[in-house]
Order: sequence, then structure tokens, then C-alpha cells
Amino acid sequence: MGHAVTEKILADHLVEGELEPGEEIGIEIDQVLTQDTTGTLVWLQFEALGLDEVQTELAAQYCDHQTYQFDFKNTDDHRFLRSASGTFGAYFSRPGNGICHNVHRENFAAPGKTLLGSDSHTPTPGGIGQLAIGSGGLDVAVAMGGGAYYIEMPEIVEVRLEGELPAWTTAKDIILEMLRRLTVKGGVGKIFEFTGPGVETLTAPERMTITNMGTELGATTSIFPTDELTRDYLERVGREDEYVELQADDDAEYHDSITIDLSELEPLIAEPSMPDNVVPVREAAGAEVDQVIIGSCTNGAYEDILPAAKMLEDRSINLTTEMIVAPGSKKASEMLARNGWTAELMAAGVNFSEATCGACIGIGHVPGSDSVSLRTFNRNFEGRSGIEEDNVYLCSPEVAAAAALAGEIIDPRDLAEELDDLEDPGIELPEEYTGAESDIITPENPVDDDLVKGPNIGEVPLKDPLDAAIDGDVLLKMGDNITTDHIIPATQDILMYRSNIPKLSEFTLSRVDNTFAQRALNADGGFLLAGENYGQGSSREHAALCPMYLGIESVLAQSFARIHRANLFNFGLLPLAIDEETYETIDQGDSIEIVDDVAEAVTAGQEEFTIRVNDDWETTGVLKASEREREILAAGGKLSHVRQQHDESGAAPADD
Ligand code: MIC
Ligand code: SF4
Repeated sequence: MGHAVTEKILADHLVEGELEPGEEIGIEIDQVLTQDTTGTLVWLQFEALGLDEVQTELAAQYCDHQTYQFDFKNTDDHRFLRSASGTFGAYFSRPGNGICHNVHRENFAAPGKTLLGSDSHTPTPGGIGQLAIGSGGLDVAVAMGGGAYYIEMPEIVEVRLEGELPAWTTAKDIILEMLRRLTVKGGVGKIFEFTGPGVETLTAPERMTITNMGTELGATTSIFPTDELTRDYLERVGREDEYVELQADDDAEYHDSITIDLSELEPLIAEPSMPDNVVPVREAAGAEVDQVIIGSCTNGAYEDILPAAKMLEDRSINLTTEMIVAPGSKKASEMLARNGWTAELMAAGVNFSEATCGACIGIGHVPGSDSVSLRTFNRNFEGRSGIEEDNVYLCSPEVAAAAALAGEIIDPRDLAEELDDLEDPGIELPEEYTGAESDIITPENPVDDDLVKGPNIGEVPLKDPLDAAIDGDVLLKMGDNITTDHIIPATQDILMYRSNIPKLSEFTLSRVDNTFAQRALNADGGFLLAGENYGQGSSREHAALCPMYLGIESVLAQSFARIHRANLFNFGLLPLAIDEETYETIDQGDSIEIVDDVAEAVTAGQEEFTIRVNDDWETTGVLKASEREREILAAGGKLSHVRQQHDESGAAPADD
């Protein structure tokens, strides 16, 4: 039997297990990336593990999420990250140099290599054949110390692309179509591998828009084969020598296959407030638009902004619509400026932001009350924009620019009918991605050799080993698709405490119930209860660490999102899967007792746990976990587990 691209890369990096779906595998990591809001914990944990030097081929630290530095705490985080990069041997990308995924793809992403990143959109360079996976920060710290990364071997699903995109329809519409068909939990436990004749009709950056937003499907990652267009992109970023050919064998077998005929697609838009709430733009047309933003790691590259610039050249945007362009990297900004497009956009009424995540997580450009915002981003979870009842739509840069011109949602094909000289700008890559290199400090020439910790940078709290008895009340009952933005929001008022867990914990689940954190602290233990896909969205391990800090010992949910589930293990919280009836019957405030000796049962490999509710009735919670995950839980989390192993064997801490 032949092999898929995914299998070939995994086989090359396999250090433990077999490539059978459902089996746990350990893989070697070549590159890691981390960013400012997850990076501080990565390095604090790297330090706590007793590690002193990066062991991967490459590690890169970006400062991209909170670059406005509204508070000294953010600035201190950046200062600490620079000092950690210098001390331990990572590249450091200075605040303002751009979004981690954009800067990484321009400078370091390489086909055939593995990449682990403490950000959920790490799969972006899957578009050039890199096997790139998002994870919690502790997993990144361990990988950076030379340890393997463990996942349950996903199913590999073929996405066969046929035909060619029609005018005004873009790569963004391909991933929106996948979300429309498969939903935000349709990719859990899966890797999407693209095949078919449609692949060669898409440039590498278009492919990266798709792999970036594959994260919204809940997928482990998404990947394209490599070809002349991959080589062409690497040549333009000045790294042609890193090209390797990666094609699936003709007789490769996939666990499932879906086909998308590109010629049948049309401009699509995700309506508020879930990325899978997708309809044709024509169905949403007519809604007045107050704000339009082009940017983010999905559609913030030079070649994403250029089509909008061409559409706006010699025109003016609607007077009651604000439009912001937030380039994904400083290189993109610099190229737009040097090629004259910044001036064109400004003349049309556009404002420019520095190269940052910013508005994507509610930092700047927060929409007004009762207003509509169209963004080229990847997530529109309610409240993420910085105002609770927001109306954020997700679309391509072309649809965004059309809305800015018309002042309402409009299919660009219909706008082109109205304005006779408006043509589909298509995609055009720069001859060469040029720009100053002055914002990247290399590990060879560091500017620091000692850690610098401001007063807001604390310690990573540890949990005790798992108890024999776990009991307490259900402190919060939640619905389906609870995101990590619900658990620990990323808005400015809260983001500045990412390195200070006691303070950050005060905001835990505040968007669901602002009495929760205090109640949890008072309760001395307890449970969270949720529906399907609990913890979807971001990789932030704070969403497990903060509930743990507040004393939560277990989460009962119908199902868990992949990265969050791993984070629960990493911080010693017992994730038990329950059925729908149990979910419906248990209420907030009910008292729960896990009847088994939990510590013993977890270690012994027991899968079914008896849950006694209100001392009245019983149901079952299921723990499907590998031996390694069970050991981690029993130890009270991964940090304690790795240290324990170190003490037992005398080996280097990350050699597990
Ligand atoms: C996001 O898009 O939600 C974030 C902010 O980039 C997160 C990382 C974080 O919470 O710091 C992610 O995607 O993992
Ligand atoms: Fe930044 Fe938004 Fe991309 Fe997350 S999704 S990395 S916040 S631009």
C-alpha cells in the first residue's frame, strides 16, 4: 500500500508507536514557535524543567499578539521573552515585526519538517508541505528540550480538489466551504490532506490560507503536497534550497475522502458568531457594514492585501464605514509602502495598523455597540472582538473590500456589475519578499544572556498528585462548543496577566458566569460540566491551568477539543466523557462523587468511572487515555511527571 504525504513525514519523525489511527505516537520535532501570550509560560516551564539550551533545529519566539504594550506588564513580557531567547538559544522576533505564522512562513517554514507551536494556527505552513501542529506551551517546552511530542494518530482524510476557482472566489471560500460542510468539530482527530488537480491551481499563499483556517475545523493539522508552486514560493522568500518534493503515492489510502469542485464555489461568508455559520455572500447581502478589517494570520499577507488595494485604487470607501488594514508582517507593510499601495489605500480612506494580531483578539478596533464588522480573520466567537454582543463576519479580502466600497455586505460579482470598471484583481505574488531583517535577533548573536523578569512574571503553579477521592459540586454547567475564549478571554484587560496565574485565574470563565472564579476558590474543589467540543479554539494552556489553580479537579463533557484535552492532562485535571443523557440530567450545583479510587483506577488503566450524583443516582464517565497520559494525570500534571522521571532515571528532564 502506498503512503500519503502525512504518513511519509510522520514515518520520518516517528520515535514511538505505530501509525495506526487511535494509537499514541511520539514524533521528533524539528522546529518550534511560540508567541508573546503563550511564550512566557513556555520559557518559565522550560526553566522549571531544568533545561538550559534549545535542542530542536530551530526555535522562534515572536511578539505579535499584544504589541501596543498598553501596560508595562506586556512590555515586561516582551523583555523577558527576549532574554529567554538569548539565554536558551532561540530566534527573537521583535514586537511589531509581525504575526508568528506570517513571519515564520517568510523566514523558516520548510517542507518535510515538523513544527510544533504554542498557537492553534501553527498548521499554516502545511500549505508548503510542513507537518505543523498547535499545542499547549508545556508540550512546546518539552519538545524544545529534545523530548518527543505525543498525539493520538489521527485519521488522514483526503480533500480532493477539482476544477478551478471562478472569478471573485478565493482560497478563503474553499476553507469556508469546508467549515460549512464539516462544522467546527468536523476535524477533531483528523488531518486533512489535499490532493487532486485543483491543487496546482492554487499558489502557496492561497494554500496557507486554507491550512491556517483548517484549525477552525478542530483538525490536528492540514497539509498540501509540494510542487513547482511550492518551490516558486520558497524562491520568492529566498529559500529555494529548502524545497523537497512531497507527493502522496498513487495508491495511497485515506480513511475518508471529500471532494470539492472549485468551479462550483462562490463567495462565502461566516455569519456571527461561529466560523462554521457559513452562507453565500448573496444571502447575507444588504446588511449595513460599520467596520472592515483586512489582516490576521489567515489573510494578512502582502498578496492578501494587494487585491483589496487594487479594488480601492482611485476610489473612496463609504463614508459611514471604517476600514483598517493590519498587515500580517512588517515585511508585508514595507513592501506595500515601497510599491505605493499604502498611499493608494490611505487615499481611499483606509487606516493602517502595525503588524499585529490586535483586533483579532479585541485589542484595538473594537466594534461599536450594535454594529457590523467584516473581517478577513479566522474566528468570530462571540465577544472575541472586545464587545460582548458583537456581529463579526468572516470573509475574503475581496468581499471585505467590496463591503467597504458599498457600505453594506455585497457579493463582489454584484458590485462589479454596478461599477463597470471593477475587475477581479486575482492573486499576484511579489517577485521577491523583500524587507529589512532588522527585527529578528538570531541565536548566534543574542543581546541577552540572563533572564529578566518584571514584577508581573510569576511562577507556574503545580498541582498535587491525583487524589484517591474526587468529589465536589458542579460549579458551572455550560453548553456545546465552549471556546478557550470563554474560559480565559484574550482581551487586553485580561491578556496582561498571562504570566501571573493567580491574578489571571480571577477571570476564569467570567464571560459565562462572573461569579465562577470566587465560587470555585471558596468551594475547595469541584467539577465543570460541558456539552460537545469543550475547549475549542486557541491553544492557550491557561484555560486548563487557571481552573486547576482555582481547585477544579475534573471536567465532565460530552466531548473535548484536541489541544484543550491535552492541556487538561498536562495540568492534572481529569477529563471524563459523559453521554448526552448524563449531561442533560446533571444540573449546576449537584454534588458529584467519583466512587472509584481515582488515583489507583487511573494508573491501572480503568476506562469507566462511576459517578454518583447527589448521593442518589449513578452514571458513568469514560477516560480513554494512553498509559503515558495516565501517568501524567496521576503525577498531578506533566511538569511533575517529567521531573519525577528525571529523579528516577537521572536522565535529562525532557528525555521522555
Ligand atoms: C487565538 O487566535 O485564539 C490566539 C490568541 O492566537 C491563541 C493563542 C493565545 O491564546 O495566546 C491560539 O490560537 O492558540
Ligand atoms: Fe493572531 Fe488572530 Fe492569528 Fe490568533 S488567529 S495568531 S490572534 S491573528
